[in-house]
Amino acid sequence: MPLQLHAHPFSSYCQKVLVALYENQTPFEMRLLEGESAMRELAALWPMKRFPVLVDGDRTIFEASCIIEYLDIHHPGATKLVPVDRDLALEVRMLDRFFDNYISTPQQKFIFDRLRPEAARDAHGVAEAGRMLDTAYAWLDQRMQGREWAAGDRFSLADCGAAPFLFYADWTHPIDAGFENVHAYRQRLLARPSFARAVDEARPYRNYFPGGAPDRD
Ligand SMILES: N[C@@H](CCC(=O)N[C@@H](CS)C(=O)NCC(=O)O)C(=O)O
Repeated sequence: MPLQLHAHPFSSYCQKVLVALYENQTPFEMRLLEGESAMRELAALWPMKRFPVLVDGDRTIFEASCIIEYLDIHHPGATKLVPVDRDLALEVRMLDRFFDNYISTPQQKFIFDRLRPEAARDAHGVAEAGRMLDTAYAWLDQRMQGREWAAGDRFSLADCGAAPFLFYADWTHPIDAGFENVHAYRQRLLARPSFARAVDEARPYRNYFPGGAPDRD
């Protein structure tokens, strides 16, 4: 039975896993999360109803980082996404947490707020999220000075998440033009064939972006 990925092409966390699958040309079946029956199937697998979820035979794996770790162990390919060296792997995981907690989480705060009824909006929380993103962009700009990829000198798990999270973060709360290293890194990620493919596959859904997607990228 092929790997099954319950996912949506426009979702950043799904793109994180799609990048890993495309890096290694790993065959899989996409279980597109559109419509009620697809969502019911997801809820039966994972009651939290967060996606992506990977099914491999009788195993169900959730959380994008864990799915990529699982692929790296059980369906490896030419791109080693988690280094064998434990200390380097720690650095990769640390950067993966950075992109998840300090880029994606505050970016999603903006998006969820736009989806709330006007009266339930949280201006204070959104302002805090904006400050967190600005601090994260500044830290990342220094981090990326002289670097090609986020951790070590190879493309890794950390870059799989960085690609969609920086992509959408710049749409949501633009990265200051002065952070040239972050912009250059975002462009490098956009040029990576695995992520370029994920971005292209998500194009038909750009009207889903709350507040409207910018006409670029
Ligand atoms: N911690 C999860 C987060 C996944 C996540 O938030 N996915 C979004 C789509 S990008 C989702 O499930 N949204 C549906 C919802 O919030 O109900 C992971 O790393 O996989």
